[in-house]
Amino acid sequence: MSNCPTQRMKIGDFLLRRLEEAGIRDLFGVPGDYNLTLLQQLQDTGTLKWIGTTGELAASYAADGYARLNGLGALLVTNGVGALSAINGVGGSYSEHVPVICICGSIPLRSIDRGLGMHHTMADGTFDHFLDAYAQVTVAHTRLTPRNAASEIDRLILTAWREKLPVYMELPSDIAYLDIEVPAGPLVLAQPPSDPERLRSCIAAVAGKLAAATSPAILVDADADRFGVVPELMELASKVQAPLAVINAAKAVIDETFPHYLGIYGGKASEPQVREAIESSDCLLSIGYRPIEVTTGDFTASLPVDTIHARGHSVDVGDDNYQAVTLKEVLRGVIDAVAPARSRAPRHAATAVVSAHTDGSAKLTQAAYWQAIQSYLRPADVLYVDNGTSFVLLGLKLPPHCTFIGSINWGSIGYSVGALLGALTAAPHRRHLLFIGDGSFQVTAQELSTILRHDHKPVIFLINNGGYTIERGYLGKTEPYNDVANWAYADLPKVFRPDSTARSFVVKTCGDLQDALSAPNDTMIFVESIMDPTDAPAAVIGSSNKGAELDYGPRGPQGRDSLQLRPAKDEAAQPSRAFSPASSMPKADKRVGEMT
Ligand SMILES: Cc1ncc(C[n+]2csc(CCOP(=O)(O)OP(=O)(O)O)c2C)c(N)n1
Ligand SMILES: [Mg+2]
Repeated sequence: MSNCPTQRMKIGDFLLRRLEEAGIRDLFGVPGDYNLTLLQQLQDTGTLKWIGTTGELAASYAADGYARLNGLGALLVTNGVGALSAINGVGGSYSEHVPVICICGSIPLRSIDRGLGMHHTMADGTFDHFLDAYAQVTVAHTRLTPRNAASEIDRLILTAWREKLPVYMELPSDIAYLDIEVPAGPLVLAQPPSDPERLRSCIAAVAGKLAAATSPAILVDADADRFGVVPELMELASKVQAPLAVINAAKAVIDETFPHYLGIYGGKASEPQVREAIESSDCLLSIGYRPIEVTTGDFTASLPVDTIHARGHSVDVGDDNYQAVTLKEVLRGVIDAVAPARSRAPRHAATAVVSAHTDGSAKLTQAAYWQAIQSYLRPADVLYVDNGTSFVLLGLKLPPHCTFIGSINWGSIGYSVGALLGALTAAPHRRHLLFIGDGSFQVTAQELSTILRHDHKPVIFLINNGGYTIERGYLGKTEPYNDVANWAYADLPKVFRPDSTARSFVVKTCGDLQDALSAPNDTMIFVESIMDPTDAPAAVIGSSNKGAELDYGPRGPQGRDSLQLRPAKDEAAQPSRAFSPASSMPKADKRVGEMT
């Protein structure tokens, strides 16, 4: 900073300026006495727009959803009570690799200097509990002081952006209005350039392996999206004619209508042609692969031993590990270095699900529901899925340019409602469709109020099945611990906004669902679908049953009579494809042609 031009600025104003320069236009959170100084500065400077949420947990989910579409997101909480309410969501951002800046208006430095006990603390004369807690769920954390603020604000914002991980900073309430010297120039978000020799060698190694391969393939995890390399991956796949698969945590990261897109890979939960292409590839390039049980068909995924593992800032090729390289530069170099492949054997492509004839007066089932949803999807929709039977959405075939927002690794119920608020704020002109169960919805339902307050127009598909159906497949098929209170869900838009124009539907039959799906998207649409607590797609139940084996072991109670929801006999015989609706839907009366 020494040779750069500087200027004097208040610490809070500088922080807001840096957030704005980093592309953040909205700040989520809840006011509290310790953060009101920064909030007043936000108000006076007009830098960011304040989106007050009903609680900090939802604010952390909103900042995450916002960051997924915007590249960075931020929330503001108050000391202790606010920070700990948000920590689940920030932990989720870490698990899902989402760059979120959590700012905590914290107790004044004067209290720390003088050892004054304050509210929202443990009242034990110490002040680092929450900083220490956040050290576990962030890539960088700091308490700002007048000495470190200029450099620490930049370090944390840049680190979040470069690593695609959350950070936490405490802004003591008595320093926001203090003048310090800060850089006059804007913050530049850029990855550090690669080491030239490492980059050259890495590109040569990857390109060499691809050139020698007869069946190259690419396997994509969510980091491909976070590090912004999807265009490069599609260009590379086209140039070397390589099929591209994603794991379910990266649903829709690759446009599902892209000719080289193969489908979702998850070991034996994959379609056979996807499994074959990935597991028998003689040059598999994986991008940010982070396998866990629910993304690998319970650890049945098996990548070739010499898979090239590329991550945001390093690459493994054979015995070599390349450091100081950035993913984008590596992929660009590889694209330039490889010769275009002429042609390879045509790939098998996924078969689209087609609608079976349904009787309008028939009681709505999960099978009929997901078939109808499949035909409701439109290009460029933003789709959200929460935990539960709504996971079936992972098996639907998405039109071009759709975005999928889920939390497959972290899996905290209620995430999607907060994420919906955040992503609606980042991209208000796209159509947003939320798929959620009653149990998940009850965690963050009140955030519907913020969504309505800002005139957003999402479509909310809520399955009311009386409780935690996906859990019934683990344990407690009919136990009361898996039941939830029955709410008048479809009435909630009116409760949360009395002048709401939202269109609400309570759907009991296939015909009711068709009525709801024909409603125009000029206002919020809330579709509450009543379904049986034991109606669940075979793939979801199968996955829960297997999860119980893993979680509870051979001495667990899951084998006891009727303690576990099981797939119907005829469905159990079918191969279990992870969350594929095909395995639980009625037989289609015709198959549509192969789609590439
Ligand atoms: C914060 C949190 N608490 C508990 C869980 C455990 N859990 C996972 S799914 C689920 C139930 C989801 O039920 P619902 O949303 O109604 O979906 P359904 O399967 O009934 O469609 C629960 C409680 C969790 N994932 N996250
Ligand atoms: Mg439910």
